[in-house]
Amino acid sequence: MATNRTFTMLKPDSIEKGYTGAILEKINAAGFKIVAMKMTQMTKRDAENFYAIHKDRPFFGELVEYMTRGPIVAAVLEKDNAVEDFRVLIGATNPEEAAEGTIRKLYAASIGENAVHGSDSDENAAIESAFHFAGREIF
Ligand code: IDP
Ligand code: MG
Repeated sequence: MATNRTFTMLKPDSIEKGYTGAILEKINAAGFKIVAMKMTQMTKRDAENFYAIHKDRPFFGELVEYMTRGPIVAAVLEKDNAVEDFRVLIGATNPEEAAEGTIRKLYAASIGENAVHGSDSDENAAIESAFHFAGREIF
């Protein structure tokens, strides 16, 4: 069943470089409503669990190190066709391949440090939102 919500994180590089406001502005301008949002820092265990699907990839250690090195902003976003439209807004995983005007093209440094996360399916959007906002009355 398609839903109208997705989950995002502004990753540590976005916060470090002061891009938080600019990225949230782009998200709002694209028609997404912020349903829940918090700044938090993931523990090693959090990052290992969140990215468990990638645990056998060669970059897993680097990914966990990156995602835990400083605060992130986690948010639940609402819009028609949210998951798909947000993936379009953020652009390809590798910023060198991301379309002009996308968040990763504008703000990401590399395939590893790529500024933002966006859920890849409705099912994962629900899982990832629950991971960061369990117990909140947003579902
Ligand atoms: P996605 O974030 O566009 O969905 P995934 O393939 O799910 O991309 O990878 C999750 C995250 O792992 C990426 O956003 C990026 O931070 C990191 N990553 C992916 N591929 C590489 C790589 O080849 N080298 C280093 N880090 C990577
Ligand atoms: Mg992914």
